[in-house]
Amino acid sequence: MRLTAAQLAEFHAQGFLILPALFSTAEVDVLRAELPRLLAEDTPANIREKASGEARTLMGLHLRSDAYARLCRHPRFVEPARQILGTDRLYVQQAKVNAKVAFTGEAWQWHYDFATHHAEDGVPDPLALNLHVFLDDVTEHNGPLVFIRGSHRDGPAPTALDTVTTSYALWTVASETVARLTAAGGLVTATGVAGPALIFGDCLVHGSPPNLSPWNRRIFSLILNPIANAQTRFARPDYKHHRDFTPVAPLADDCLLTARAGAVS
Ligand SMILES: O=C(O)CCC(=O)C(=O)O
Repeated sequence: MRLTAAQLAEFHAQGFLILPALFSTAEVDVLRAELPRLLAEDTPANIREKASGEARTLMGLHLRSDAYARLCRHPRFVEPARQILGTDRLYVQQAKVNAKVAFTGEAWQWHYDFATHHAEDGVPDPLALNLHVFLDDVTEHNGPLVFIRGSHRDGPAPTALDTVTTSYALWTVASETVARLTAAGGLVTATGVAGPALIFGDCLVHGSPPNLSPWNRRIFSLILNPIANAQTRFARPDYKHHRDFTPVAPLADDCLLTARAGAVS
């Protein structure tokens, strides 16, 4: 799969790209079928909401599920990432599902991913890409991602570590910076029925509100980073930033449809 010149231009101008229906209903069903088992696992890689105790984020999924291992090597993800970054030497930095459970799923504050990658893991440059697939229908009601269009253009904005306002410590962007960037670029809400994909860059400011609705909002997120830009600090657990710098090799296009239910063998 190759992105068109227009898609590449849109990615560089906006900082993100929405790929409608990148994955079929049958493929999303394979991924959804794994979730009850993964949610039930008692592991530190399942991070919980402070207030409700519900799973917020299921991490390290390419090591816990054959289907998610395949998704991380899916050509519809790997080929566009290689094209954008201009290298075939990418590693899986993080592979997770953000569960944003009905009624209790908490917010993701305004942030951009590089702030954490740099401050916590010593990643040198803001090159990593975040690739998402919607596993549920995402609407304006169930806590969709919101992007500040073009907010990557001035490079990394100032951030501060927030360990208080929601359940996952994050390097967040101050309100005045969000207001300034929003005045320049506007906000875009990423919604759609299960199956669309998003690609966004490491300096794009984004966030998402709590899920007050009766509908779950589960989104898979894969971070691919060039091996030449790998982490230089190793303080965080492997599931937050994987240490296997083997280049990701794409599988066949139908790889999800032939996945085995259950763990990686
Ligand atoms: O799942 C969400 O709402 C936020 C995800 C996010 O911020 C990220 O993947 O960097």
